Order: sequence, then C-alpha cells, then structure tokens
Amino acid sequence: MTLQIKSLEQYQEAYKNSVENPEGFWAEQAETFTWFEKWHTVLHHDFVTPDVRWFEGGKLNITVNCLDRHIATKGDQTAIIWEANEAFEPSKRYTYKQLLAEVNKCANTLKAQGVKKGDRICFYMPMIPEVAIAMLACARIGAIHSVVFAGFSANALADRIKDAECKMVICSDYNRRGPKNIPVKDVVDEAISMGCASVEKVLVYKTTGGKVNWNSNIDIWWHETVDTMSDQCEPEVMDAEDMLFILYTSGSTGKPKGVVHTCGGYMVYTCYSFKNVFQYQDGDIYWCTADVGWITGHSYILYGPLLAGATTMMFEGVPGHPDAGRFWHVCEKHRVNQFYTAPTAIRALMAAGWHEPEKYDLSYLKVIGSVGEPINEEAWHWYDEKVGRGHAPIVDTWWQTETGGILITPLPGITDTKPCFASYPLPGVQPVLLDANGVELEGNNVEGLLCVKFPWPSILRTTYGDHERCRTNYFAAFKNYYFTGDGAKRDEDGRYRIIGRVDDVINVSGHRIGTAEVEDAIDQHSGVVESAVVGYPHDIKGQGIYAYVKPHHEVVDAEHFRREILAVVTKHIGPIAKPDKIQIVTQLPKTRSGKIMRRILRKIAEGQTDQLGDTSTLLNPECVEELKAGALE
Ligand code: 7RM
Repeated sequence: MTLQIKSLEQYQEAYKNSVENPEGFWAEQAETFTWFEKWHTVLHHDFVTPDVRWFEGGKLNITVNCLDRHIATKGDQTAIIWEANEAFEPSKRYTYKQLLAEVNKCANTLKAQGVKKGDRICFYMPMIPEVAIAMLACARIGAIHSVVFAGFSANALADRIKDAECKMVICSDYNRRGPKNIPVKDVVDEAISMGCASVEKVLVYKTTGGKVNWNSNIDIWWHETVDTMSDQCEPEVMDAEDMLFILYTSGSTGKPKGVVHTCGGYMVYTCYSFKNVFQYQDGDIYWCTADVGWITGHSYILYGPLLAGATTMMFEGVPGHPDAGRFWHVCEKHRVNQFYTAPTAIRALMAAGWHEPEKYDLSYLKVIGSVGEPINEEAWHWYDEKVGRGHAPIVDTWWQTETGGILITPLPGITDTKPCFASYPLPGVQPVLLDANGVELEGNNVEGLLCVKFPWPSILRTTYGDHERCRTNYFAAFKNYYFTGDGAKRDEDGRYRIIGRVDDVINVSGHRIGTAEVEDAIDQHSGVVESAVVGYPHDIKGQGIYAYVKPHHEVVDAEHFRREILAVVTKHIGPIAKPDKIQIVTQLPKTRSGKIMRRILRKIAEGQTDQLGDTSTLLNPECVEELKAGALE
C-alpha cells in the first residue's frame, strides 16, 4: 500500500529524497499498485514541447486498482455512502463488491452500445452514485470521460461535446439541487440540437421520474439496460500514458480548454496525495463536498479515495438545504473523520449562523480541508474554532485542474498550520517563485509568480485537440517551468501563501471563469458594442464579476438592459457566470494600441478610485471621470 508519512522527520526525508531522486521516489510509490506489466522508463520529460511521460511501458487499468484489488480484503467494506438532497431520505451504501458489480454492468452497457477504447463520453449528471459508477465504467473499458458540471448551459455543454467529439452523453432526467428540480435531460436535448453530430446515444438515469422528451433512436434508459447486464467485465489493458479523462477549465483567453490526464501518473499521484493530506486510516469516513463536475470531485471524491480503499461520501445537495446546519448534521450522522470543502461554502455558512456548528457533535473530525480559492483570515479562524475545535487541523490545499492533485498543503498533525497559508509542497513537488523576468526568487520573504520546475506524476499532458494551446498557456511564459497563473508569497519559514490569479481568470465561489468568456457572451447581445469584465472582492463568493458594458445606443431602461445581459450570459455559459454588477458606459479606457486598460477597470471595481495611477497615456483619458462617477457600490 502507498506509503504514508507520519512525522515531520519523515516528511523532510521523503521531500529530500523526492528531489534528489524523483524517479526512484515515484517508482517506489508506483510499485504499490497492480500493473499488468511493469514500466520500462519511470520518467521522460521536456517542458519546452511539452512532453511528459510517466511509467512508460507500464500497463494497467485504474479500476482494477480502485476496485478489484480491494475485494479480497475489503469486499464488504463500504466504498461509497450517498447522502440525498433531502435530509429525511435514507442514505445509500455500496460495498466495494457491489460497486465493482455495478461498474461492470454499466461497462457492459457501454460496450453493447458500441463504445470502444478511446471514445469520449460526456457526462451531465447530478451527484448520485451512478455518476461514479459510469465514470469508472468508462475507465474500465478505456473510454474517456469528459464530465461537464450540470450547472452549465446548453450552449456551454454543446461546445464541450463538440470539442471532444463525444460519442455518447450520460445524464439524468432531473437534477435535485436544494429546493430546485432542474430538467437536465431537456438541456442535453437542446445541446445536441446545436449540431453535436458525434453523439450517437444518450444514456439517461431516472432520478425523480418527471416528464421528459424521448427520442427512441438515441435515448436509452439506464434501468432498462444497465440492470440487465452481466456483472463481469474484463478490464481493458491501458498504457500508463493512455488518456483517462478530459476536464474543461477556463483560462485567460478563448473558450475553456480540455485538460487531459492519463492513467498511470494520475493514479499514483491522487492516491499518494489523498493518503497523506487527509492521513486516512482504515475505517475512517471521508467526505469531500465538491461536485464531480470539478477536478476536486474527480481526484478526491472518486479516484484518490477509492484507490486508497477508503469509504468516500457523496452528497447530492447544497450547503444551505434545508438549513445552514446540513453539513454539520451530515458530519454528525455519519461520524465523518475527514471533511473537505471550499472557502465560499465556509463563508456562506458562517454568515448564515455563527454558532450553528455548536449544535452538532463534530468530535469524530480529525482533518478539515479547504480548496478552490484563497481562504480569508476570518473564515479560516471560524472554521478552525467552530469546526476543527482543536482536534481537527485545517489543510488549506492548493492545486489546479491542470495539476491533477494537491501540490501545496499542510500535513495534519505533521506540519504546523498558519492562517491563509497553503504551507509546504508535497514530496515530488518543486515550486518556485519567479519575478516578471522569469528569474527565480531565492530565499524567503519573497513574492512572485508561482511556477513548478519539475514534473510530478499527475501534471496535465496536453489540452485536448490543441497541444499548442497547452504549450502557450502553461509552458511558454517561462522556459522550462510550468506556470500556474497564480501569484504567491513565501514566508520566513518557506511556507507558501497563494494570493490569487495574476491572469484574466476570476475565481467566483471557487469556480474558474475567464473574463474573455463572459465578455464573449455579453457581446452576443445585439445592443452591445463591447464589454470588459473584471473581478472584485466579494464577501461570500471570494470574487464577484463586474462588467462594463458599452451599448450601441443610449439605454432608456437600464434595469431591463441589465436583465437582458444576465440572460445572455446565462444562456451562453450558465448562471454561475452572471455578472454581479453591470456598469453601462459610453467608452472603455483604451491604450494607444487599442487594448482595454483593465488595471483601471479593476481599481474602479474594487472601489479604489483614488489609486488609478497614471491615466494620461490612455487614448481617451477623458473617460476616467465618467467611469468613476458611474462606479457601482
Ligand atoms: C482544485 C481547484 C485552480 C485555481 C488556482 C488558484 C485557486 C485553488 C486554492 C486556490 C488559494 C487554495 N482547481 N485555488 N486552491 N487559491 N488557496 N488553497 O480549485 O482548476 O478549479 O482552480 O483555484 O487560483 O489556480 S481549479
């Protein structure tokens, strides 16, 4: 089994070893898994092309390591506990044996529908066990899953289906989220009608059983097929560098890109990081509240925990339903030992009831985690005191869709914690801070651009269908470094504090949203000439979206116009990208080369109108007064 660090000395030794002899270090980890054939080369890498390959020549199937491998010792242990949207509904449990059987049945369905190794399958699913079953079923037969968060619009879904040329879509009829019941099959139908020619079949899981439109040429009910299949399915033999999944994420330019992860390295790293960051022990109950539509759900609800033979909980609902005590009620009910959530949820719950957690027995908690965005000091202390209560340290875990797993984090009970600091790199991770010229900042008490100078096993391999985009986005800014897009500080003891994105990406409630994407959506409104979108500090969401919109003609009914802008963004991306503030302007500040001067717009959105700096170089400096006067509180 994967090695687990138990003391500060062991961490320091593992870290040193991983830097001096990375290949030996990761080979030792990889040895603990089941391979059909061993690798011939531990690592090949070049950060210029980029071309990174781990465990080449190795043959494996990740589901054998998630499931089959545990059957002998843990067949009857719970693999997944599912907690429904409604608190009064009974939870569901799957043992490792049952989960393997369900995965095989679903895998056989996919095969019967003509799905083959390498085919892409799009998911648009609620948080139900079937999403895990179907993702693993893809991995079982070598199909590539591309999960799309079910809050995205039909347009956004269609873009992703087309980009990956998905052969099948797996969805549910409805999606219960708190008090809402969203007809997701309708969204899938609408997306497919937008020219998704690659889609041959839609596999539909019945949740609430409401009305759906049915096209018997392509639609298949899950219960009419999966339930009739054999529960035996031979795992496909995969090369370590075969694709495991695609996950779309926003960048600073253009449409979201499909981040590609491969089988071998992702398996080794997610298991290793899971066991160490959460110090998982046999018998523990682990709960990550993320949605599988995000990387956190992939790596730390599904793959990491199952690879480690853990009991992982899936929650269908939302934090505030039926009330702000739901998370703590679920922790108490299932005696959760490790709890992992996002700062935005922490802030929302803190605002909804400062003393709420006190009503619940949280004594089983041993570790509490945070992920997705910087956690502010107040939220950190509240989480520490009201939830951690001196027996569960906070792990503030920094990582990205592209990194596949957690890279910088405290180790609970092993390294100390400091408010707002993600602290130290895990073994195998070599972060550096660069100045704007790409020079490494030596020593401590420095601030710069966060890069990584050596590959770890779960680094992204490419962006789907466009390797050049992967190169320019992550490897071209600074030669021989992976550039994260984040700024960070290193304190006097070498701990890292992540400050936030330095590019045009806004982090709204832990969701990455590219300003360019929102601008493209707003510009689709026929009354809009152009727009500029920036982030600003928001009490609950971390960052809010501030849009400056220039209309063709003077706007008579501003409220009506704003509602139309919100509608067009909801249509093209989804409600999560709706601007919080829309300022209607007659001009945007432009440089002499015609670029929008975002620095000024950011300062105005942040309410720092006295810190605009030099505006005299603008092509249209006279617009500044209008922008300031119209700034929204
Ligand atoms: C896991 C995930 C990645 C971006 C990243 C950061 C921000 C994530 C933290 C954080 C401060 C953290 N993947 N971020 N974790 N910032 N502290 N602990 O979130 O691809 O969706 O987002 O999120 O800016 O670059 S992601």
